[in-house]
Amino acid sequence: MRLLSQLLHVAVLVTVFSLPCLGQSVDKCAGAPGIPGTPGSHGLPGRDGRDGMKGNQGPPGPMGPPNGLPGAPGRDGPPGQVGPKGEPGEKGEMGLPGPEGRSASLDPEVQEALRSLNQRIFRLEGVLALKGIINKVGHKIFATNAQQVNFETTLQTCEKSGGSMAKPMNEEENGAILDIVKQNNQYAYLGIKESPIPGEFEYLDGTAVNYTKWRRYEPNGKGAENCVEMYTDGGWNDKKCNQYRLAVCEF
Ligand code: MAN
Ligand code: CA
Repeated sequence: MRLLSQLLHVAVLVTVFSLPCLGQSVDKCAGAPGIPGTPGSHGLPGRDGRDGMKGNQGPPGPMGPPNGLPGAPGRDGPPGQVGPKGEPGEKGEMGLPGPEGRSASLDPEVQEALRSLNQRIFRLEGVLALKGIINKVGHKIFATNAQQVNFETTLQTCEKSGGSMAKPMNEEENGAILDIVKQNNQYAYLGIKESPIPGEFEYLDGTAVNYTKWRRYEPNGKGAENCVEMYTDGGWNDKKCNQYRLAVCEF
């Protein structure tokens, strides 16, 4: 076998080295080319290349096992709408008393306000008196609405107005009511009634009557005439309470 191999080797070599010169001139076929050398050993590894571009974000990972720990709480949501107004709370305790103020009688501002109010009221009363709307006597003011009504209605009308039925307590007051009676030419009930003792009279609050102006032979009703009227001469008469009389009040 070895011999056969050597022979084949030689034959190949003869063929290879003899072929280029076939049909060529002798000067161009000076020598046979040499046998290629063995390949060199590998060089050292090259330097690292530059970093590549950042890749896209990867897909989300698979869901964890069902028994995994809960995640951290999320952030607070936006505030909700304002709720309805609550019930009022209980009343608080009374506060401490404030610092002591100046007595109103020493306060010049209060004094000036009072003086101004007094003056304005005085002027208004003057206008009302001038027009015959009121009749002023001392601290009392008498007035009528010019209506003729029974005793009960007169009482209610006066009290609803913040006053009471006219009750003369002296000659001057009697004269002031008389002025109104004469102006209207109508008798008027007075704020006087018969007491539980027939023939005796008292004010509507039950207090005793000291000033009287009974006409001659009056009072004569004795339990049958429980109210009192003023005639157009200023004299008094005890009278039934269901008559229509001029409503005169005092304030
Ligand atoms: C009528 C009534 C009485 C009154 C007499 C006076 O009878 O008004 O109240 O006393 O007149 O004559
Ligand atoms: Ca009478």
